[in-house]
Amino acid sequence: MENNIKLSEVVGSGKDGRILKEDILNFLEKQTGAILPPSPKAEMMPPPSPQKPKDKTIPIPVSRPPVFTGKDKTEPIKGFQKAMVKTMSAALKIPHFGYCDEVDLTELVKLREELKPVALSRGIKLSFMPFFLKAASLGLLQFPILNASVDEGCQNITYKASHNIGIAMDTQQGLIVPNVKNVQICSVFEIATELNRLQKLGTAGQLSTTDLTGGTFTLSNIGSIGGTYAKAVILPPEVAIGALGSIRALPRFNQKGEVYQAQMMNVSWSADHRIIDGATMSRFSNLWKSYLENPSFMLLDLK
Ligand code: CAO
Repeated sequence: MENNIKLSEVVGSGKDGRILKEDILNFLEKQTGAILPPSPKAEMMPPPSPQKPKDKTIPIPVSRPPVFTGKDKTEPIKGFQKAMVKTMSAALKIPHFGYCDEVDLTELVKLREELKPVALSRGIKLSFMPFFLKAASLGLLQFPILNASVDEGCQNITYKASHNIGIAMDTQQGLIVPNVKNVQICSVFEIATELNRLQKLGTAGQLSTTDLTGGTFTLSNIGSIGGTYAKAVILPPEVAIGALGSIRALPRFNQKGEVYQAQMMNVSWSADHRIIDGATMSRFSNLWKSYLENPSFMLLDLK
């Protein structure tokens, strides 16, 4: 009925010539030329066995595939999607420079495990992001050109005093980038508290204009969803952005040449190559990495 199909025209392949859902889909395919998804049976993976712990690396299709209608759908681009069209079109006028590295988060993973319950006892969820933001801010203090903006014609650079670090956030309404203000004067716990607030409001679609504007540098933790590498696009008028991949247990060598299980994460920086050269990006990244690989170093420089 949905597709105005006359059942008399459909050949049934079921018992006694009964018309099955597949017959309808095949009929529709012939009519529209659309490519049908493989049968759900072939696509589904076996459910995890009760004895085996859930393996985070194997994606399991938890929700059923939507019903195939066979009809094309056109809808207007609006809301956050429309904003994305504008900012990303402007972004691609910037000559991007890319720089990637891997970071060993073994120590940080241990430290977060220790601090997580403490933060939770104060009602705050402590993820890795507050550490990534704080390390970035400590790096920006030494490389202020990465926390800057350029004017339209790229005639002047403004070095921003505040480190208002944006976080790419995946929400029901789409991609938004609220920012944590003045990370340079916040403790890791204060950043976590602010991040919790932004996440809560982001989920509810209630972020204020203040939360969504005034960013000076951005981190995009796509790794919380998945993926090893990502190439981030600068959010103008900012001049640099970092994309973080998933943290994975991988074999690495320690200083004695012994193999150990390391918690590795890839980072990909994109910078405005009109004003930032590769060496600057690399030095910043090295510093950011050293704070995260040796979280106790951060203590030395915390205010
Ligand atoms: N690798 C592995 N696990 C990660 C991870 C990573 N890179 N980042 C976060 N996690 C873990 C967290 O530690 C947390 O685990 P616990 O329950 O053990 O604490 C879990 O994943 C969920 O974290 P979270 O998403 O609630 O919190 P977060 O602070 O790490 O991230 C936010 C917040 C807003 C960055 C994230 O929710 C999000 O939206 N990510 C997507 C960003 C995105 O879409 N980027 C692309 C932009 S370009 O289109």
